[in-house]
Amino acid sequence: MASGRDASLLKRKDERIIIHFDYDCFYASVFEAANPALKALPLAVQQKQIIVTCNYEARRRGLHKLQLIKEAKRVCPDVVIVLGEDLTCFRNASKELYNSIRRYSWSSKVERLGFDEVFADVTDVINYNLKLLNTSDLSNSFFCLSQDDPTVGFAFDASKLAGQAYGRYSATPHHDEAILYQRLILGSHLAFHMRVQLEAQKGYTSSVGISTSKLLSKLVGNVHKPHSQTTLLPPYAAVGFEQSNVTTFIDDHDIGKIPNIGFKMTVKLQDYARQNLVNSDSADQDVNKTRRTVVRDLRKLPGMSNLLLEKILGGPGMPHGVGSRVWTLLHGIDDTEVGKARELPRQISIEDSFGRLDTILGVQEQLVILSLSLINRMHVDLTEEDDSDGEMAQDDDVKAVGARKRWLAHPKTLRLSTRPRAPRNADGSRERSFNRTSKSTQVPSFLYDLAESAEVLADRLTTYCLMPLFRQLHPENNGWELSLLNVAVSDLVETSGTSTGRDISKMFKNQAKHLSVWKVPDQDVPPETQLAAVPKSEDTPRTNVIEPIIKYDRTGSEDSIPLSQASQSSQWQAEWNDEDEENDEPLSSSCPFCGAAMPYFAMPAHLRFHESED
Ligand code: TTP
Ligand code: MG
Repeated sequence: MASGRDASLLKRKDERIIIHFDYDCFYASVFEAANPALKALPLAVQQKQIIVTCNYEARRRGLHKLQLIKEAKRVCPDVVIVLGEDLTCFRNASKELYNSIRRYSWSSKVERLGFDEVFADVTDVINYNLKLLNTSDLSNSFFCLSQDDPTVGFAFDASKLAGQAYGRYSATPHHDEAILYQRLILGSHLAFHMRVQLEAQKGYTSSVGISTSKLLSKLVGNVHKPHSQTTLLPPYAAVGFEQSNVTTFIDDHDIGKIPNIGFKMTVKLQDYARQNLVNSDSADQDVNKTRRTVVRDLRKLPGMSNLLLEKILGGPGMPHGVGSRVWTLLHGIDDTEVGKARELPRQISIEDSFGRLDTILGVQEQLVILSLSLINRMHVDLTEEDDSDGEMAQDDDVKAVGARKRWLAHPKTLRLSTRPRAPRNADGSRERSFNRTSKSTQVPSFLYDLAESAEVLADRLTTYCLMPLFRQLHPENNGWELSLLNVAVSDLVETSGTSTGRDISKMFKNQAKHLSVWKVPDQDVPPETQLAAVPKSEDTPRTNVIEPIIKYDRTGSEDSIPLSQASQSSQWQAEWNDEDEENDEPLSSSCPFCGAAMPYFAMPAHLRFHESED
């Protein structure tokens, strides 16, 4: 019998509907999307000496994730191997897909996990549509994707679930269960629609889970993989002696497969379970030492509770309350919120490390390369397609033909950091140094020129801004040796009259346009008559989905997304070392030709440089 406190801990709130997406064979799909001919071939993506992923065709021929290249070539000699060490294309694809998914959540609660998973909290969309359902004619329903335009959406059968299901739905459901079932049906149709759109418009398939929490939606999406979706059916709470579908579902999972129960915790929990399991089938306790330990084993151990878990897991380095958190997870309960969409990063930082970098020419060369990556990242992260049909024709950023993008925000600060190696000791050895030095300046205005090629901008940025900053950090022509260069932009200022503001005006414009169709002056037309005129088919393409207004949430960060190992280490390295920051020269003058900011004393020489260009 659960104690009062235990009962409140395990009280389930099934108010949310959350959809979890996991793109199939993600890295391989990025290459396939760029070149669809690859779909028919066994395709594998290589990082170092392993295949990090491969497409369906390769999997059909026996290849799998995290296989040695040597082994893969032996199993499938005609495998096509592409290099996946530069993560730029995956990052860009991930953002593009995320932006597509984000449009469907009115609350903007859409969160990426790594590059290839997304959680979307669609509770508000589902609750809105629940109210619209005509319970006497569920099979002819229309799913509204916009609160402002009743024509935006798709026709569907609300009497049936879309896709696959896990669990058995009760023949005699009580009221709450029936409502949850109906809401999950709506969630399953929305998920289906989103999957179809992602595939048709972007070329990506995904495996999707639909439930009431991040934990359950993520886990249930794995039940039918790939290219499928699964909804976890009610009951979510025990009914009499009948166990809930959630418990049945969670119980069969290996402890280590439960998100948020990390490796160290898993080992401790497994050890505890194995030591305390009484194997009724076998007197041989060695069987218990090696057998797979699933959630059920642990949950059902005599005396198991949040307090006992706290004792097993608690200790140095473990947060207080870990026992309660794990106890709820073992019951399939997870109240963590889906993070809010974050439109803009706090900073964009690009760096590279070097075995030996000790010449001015070498530095200049590397800075051009880093600048190019930085500019490309700025274009991906800080601009958006300008679909304003001439509305922005006077905007400086989109003057040029072909420049159909506009800035969402302008970074104001440009920073160069270097990591000098410590000088050698008398015996030739050298201390390892992790200290960085850095200098900042204003971002030159030419960098915002979307009509200019990234290559030209990278050259200019290096010559006019980064090399002068470098000279401040290392005034001597030689005698230094660097192990790292980092170039970053920060202090983002959202572009006025764009972003949120423009979205609102766009929204009002669209709203007025669409609502005008429904306005019948001075006539009393019953709503049913009006709705009959609504095209209820998914075949009618709608490009006018009104996007939710994204609030820029500065607490969430793309930087917190767990990335693959390679990119993680560079993210960590990208942490600023602000030690030298106070020593920055006052940069109080901008070049009238190129906009580069620099100290007054440097300006005459800089202007002479422009004269020599002519
Ligand atoms: P996964 O989702 O594990 O794999 P996947 O999307 O390729 O395949 P599945 O259909 O089984 O979901 O990982 C997402 C991407 O992350 C994957 O395409 C490649 C990359 N990755 C790494 O870089 N390192 C790794 O160790 C793994 C497992 C994946
Ligand atoms: Mg995946």
